[in-house]
Amino acid sequence: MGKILIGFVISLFLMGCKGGKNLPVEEAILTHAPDVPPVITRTHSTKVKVHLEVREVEGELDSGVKYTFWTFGGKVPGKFIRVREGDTVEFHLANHPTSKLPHNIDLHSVTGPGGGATSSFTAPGHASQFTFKAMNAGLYIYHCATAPVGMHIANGMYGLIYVQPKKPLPKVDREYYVLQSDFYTEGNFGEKGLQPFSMEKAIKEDASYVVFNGSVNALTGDQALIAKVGDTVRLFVGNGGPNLVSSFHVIGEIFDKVYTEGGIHPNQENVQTTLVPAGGSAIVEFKMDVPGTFILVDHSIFRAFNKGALGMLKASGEERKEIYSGKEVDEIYLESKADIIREEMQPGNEAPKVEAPKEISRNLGERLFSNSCAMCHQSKGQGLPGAFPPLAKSDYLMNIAGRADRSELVKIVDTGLSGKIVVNGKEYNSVMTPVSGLSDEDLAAVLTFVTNAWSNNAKAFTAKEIQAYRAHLKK
Ligand code: HEC
Ligand SMILES: [Cu+2]
Repeated sequence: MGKILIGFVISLFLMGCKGGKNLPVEEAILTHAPDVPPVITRTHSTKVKVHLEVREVEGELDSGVKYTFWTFGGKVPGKFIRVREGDTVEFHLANHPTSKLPHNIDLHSVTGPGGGATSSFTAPGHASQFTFKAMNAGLYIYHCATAPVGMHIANGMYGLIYVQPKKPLPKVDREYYVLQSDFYTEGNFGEKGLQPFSMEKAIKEDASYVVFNGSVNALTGDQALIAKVGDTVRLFVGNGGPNLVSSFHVIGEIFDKVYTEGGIHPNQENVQTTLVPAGGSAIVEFKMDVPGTFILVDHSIFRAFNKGALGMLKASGEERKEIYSGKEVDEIYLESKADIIREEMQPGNEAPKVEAPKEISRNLGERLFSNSCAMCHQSKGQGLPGAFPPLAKSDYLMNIAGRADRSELVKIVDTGLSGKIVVNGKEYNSVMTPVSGLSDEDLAAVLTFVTNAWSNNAKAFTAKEIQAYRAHLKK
């Protein structure tokens, strides 16, 4: 990554004098996610100093959701450390004077008791030093191990250290740092304000948030990872936990190679989803063959769409239609879903009651509703908080149903609805895809049903009314 090469080459080469021997000492370059320090090009081992500072800072877990993070380096996840196999690492852990608690560090790359934990126990306003030999190449998690350990980790105290093998992994065009972790707040997902840590939820492993790189939108929109078609991409993936195992997946990509569990051998090719254990890692590589937005998820999928475990990789470049065509055909497969439903209703011998048009509509309408709307708006029209607005007692729906011109409802069903809307005082910002295959009669029935069920009440819709709206909307 050019940006890093230019931005972070502040590596100082000092000539230290220790034990009578002249040992070249190098200051390690540390980076915030999603950046990764540049490849180490030297071909010999040396002494590397790492300076890492613990800070307790208030930040955002989601927009409007504040959290007091305990960090290695000022942000979650902790800074990425890169050293070379065989290096002697002189580790300096500082704890900022504004911290309220002592902290330490357990690096999984350390061979020695506690991975450095006891030697690095540091009170606020102090700094500690210890030294270890990076004997085993690989990608390792580091974390705080001060009691209560779970709480220190849950508050954001983890990061990655990569001990680059003597024979480096093959050169790639882009390397990125992606770390998944879970958070436990008193409030539910999305509840605004400063959220205290919930020990109870943490013990139950009932995560309020599951995120990449420390917050809900750390890897989306303008902050998405970027690449160009033709690039080879390597992701250094970590899982800080404290509890959940990640089923790491990139939608629309196949990992050409996976270095399972952060070891240095690519032990599998063509992998869709790789497990990243809590307190563990994986290295994945793939080539960008087509442009587009590729979504990083924990494929325990409610975490992705309801708890934040979603990131983006945007690839720019020329379309390659021979690899991926885009949508080629969008046509009607069966004339009308309603015809099928109506056929099913026939043998049910009770022909719909003929007296009131509302009754007829309700009978067919109810079937059509359960077939075409209930999977989103739910069986009793009650909706799903945060995802699907209610139709039962919906002020939005009933407002339109009470107008002289009710064409907007036809438009919603025929062409869909997206963007911000407010229903019964709650905001929704989602997408309803068009519902196809409804004849004028069918749509009259389903709209009559939804505007008259669950103590809603409105004038019945007729096929003629729908036909007129449709003719008008076509213009
Ligand atoms: C795939 C899921 C899905 C299906 C199927 C679906 N809707 Fe929706 N509907 C939504 C979403 C999501 C919204 C909110 C869109 C937004 O946020 O802009 C919505 C909004 C609405 C609204 C306006 C808001 C409200 O609650 O009053 C109406 C009316 C509505 N849908 C009616 C229907 C009807 C009738 C059907 C069946 C014929 C249907 N929808 C099928 C997802 C769906
Ligand atoms: Cu700590």
